[in-house]
Amino acid sequence: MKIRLVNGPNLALLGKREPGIYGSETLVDIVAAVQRKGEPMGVTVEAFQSDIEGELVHYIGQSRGHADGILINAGAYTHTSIAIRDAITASGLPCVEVHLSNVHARESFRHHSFLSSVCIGQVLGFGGHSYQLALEGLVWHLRERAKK
Ligand code: CA2
Repeated sequence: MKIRLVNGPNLALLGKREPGIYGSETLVDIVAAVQRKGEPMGVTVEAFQSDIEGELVHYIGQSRGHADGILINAGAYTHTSIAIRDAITASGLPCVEVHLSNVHARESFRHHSFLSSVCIGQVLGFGGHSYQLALEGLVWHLRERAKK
């Protein structure tokens, strides 16, 4: 099973700034932990990060045939990007939305996600561990779907 892990703008700064909100783990640490979790489950995790909306759209849009599912933390584009939403739909792949922070306990402009209604689920508020929980959920979904 192959999963694509997509991270959006500023997430490469994790662990380097604002540890009070986002924790001290770096994105490299988080990706490595997700890859380690995937190994015994027979899951390969390919990671991609970009600050550029069009690059994220392109990567997601050409995921069909290259992956079975997508994990995405689109960062601030979560709250603004119809283009990323459309790319998820176009991929035809099950997608889980991930956030480090509980966006609903933050500013009201973070409460709306353009992505959530085209995702199979959301995991948020558990710091870097959100990604591990999201991987579990996505793999569970793919295995259940394969039984049908
Ligand atoms: O909680 C999350 O995972 C977010 O997707 C993080 C985004 C934010 O805009 C979303 O509302 C919620 C911000 C990512 C920026 O990460 C930084 C890391 C270190 C220093 C500054 C920003």
